[in-house]
Amino acid sequence: MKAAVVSPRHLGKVEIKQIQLRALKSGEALVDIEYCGVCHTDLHVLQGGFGEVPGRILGHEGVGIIRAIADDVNHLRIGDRVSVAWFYEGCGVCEYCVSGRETFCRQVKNAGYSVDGAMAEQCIVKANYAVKVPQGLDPMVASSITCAGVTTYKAIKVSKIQAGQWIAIWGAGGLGNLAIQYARHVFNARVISIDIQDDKLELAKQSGAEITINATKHDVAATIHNLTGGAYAAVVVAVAQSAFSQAVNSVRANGKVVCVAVPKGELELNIVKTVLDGIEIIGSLVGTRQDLAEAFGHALSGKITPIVQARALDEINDIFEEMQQGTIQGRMVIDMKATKRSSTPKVK
Ligand code: 8ID
Ligand code: ZN
Repeated sequence: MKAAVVSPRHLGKVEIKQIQLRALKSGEALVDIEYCGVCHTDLHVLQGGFGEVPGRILGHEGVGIIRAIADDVNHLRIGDRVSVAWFYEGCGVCEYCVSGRETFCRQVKNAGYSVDGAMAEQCIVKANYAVKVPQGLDPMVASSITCAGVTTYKAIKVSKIQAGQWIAIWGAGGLGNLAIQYARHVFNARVISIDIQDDKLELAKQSGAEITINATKHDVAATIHNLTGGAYAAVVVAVAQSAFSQAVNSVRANGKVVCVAVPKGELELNIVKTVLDGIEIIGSLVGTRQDLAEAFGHALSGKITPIVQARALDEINDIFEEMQQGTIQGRMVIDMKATKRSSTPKVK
């Protein structure tokens, strides 16, 4: 089967390779991948941001149909549609796994990073960790929820924002536009969107942002304080170090700053403001299986509409180039059936 593999020869490039998958082991299922979204985390992995992983199959926004299951798997059937998420497997017994914090399991495996992922025609999953995609949810839309959706849904949960309160969201890309939609349409918050590109901010308005700020043209913290008195919470999904300190400076006393993006570098913050205003800084990592099921549910109900465009697997290096140039609107999703050039982009 064809797969997008981290090149062992050229750092930062993907090779499309033919791979022979091994036989299924106990507790596993084989999935025919239909769609896999391309997340900025894939680019970090490709560039060795979390340590180099040559030969690894990328992809953690996968959705597909179960083709085969191990004999001891009872709760999934051949033909079921499931997701392949970054949270691929936890140990199941540690303090994190048994207390609703399974993504922080110290033995965790992550699809497309520590184990092979879903940017391939087929993927082996752990049946107990493959969250079912609800019937009626478009699989291409579901792919975007599998990382971008659940991560932002969870981050907004973590922010503890209340209905009617202002939440400021840095970044209006693949994660950002969904963060805005979850904040506005699920949590009923009022949204301020900050980006460095006007086309992203236009999309942010359509997604539900009331205030949009271009960080290259305005003093973000001053603008937010003038217009709202300070945000109650901030969520940072912008791949930029500067966004984190802006977020700290933009929240009101007792505000929460939820850190989601993972650019290289240190988190710089104003210590005096952090202490005197009692600011909370919290990291948030994807979401649990239950979070993902809830995130799917909100998409199924029509509250959340990911902006997705279908591409072919062979275009993967072009997609990463576009991601670095910042020219992508929403999410690029690999359609495993599409072939290069013959595919007309399908936009939803
Ligand atoms: O579980 C997690 N914590 C998790 C899950 C998934 C993704 C974390 N992430 C991380 C990714 O690894 C990445 O670091 O979230 C970050 C955003 O991922 P993405 O949304 O998939 O990236 P994108 O589609 O390229 O969007 C990035 C946006 O940031 C804006 C860009 O214009 C774009 O809209 N941006 C940049 I670059 N610099 C900015 C700045 N200084 C900025 N927006 C505001 N201020
Ligand atoms: Zn991701």
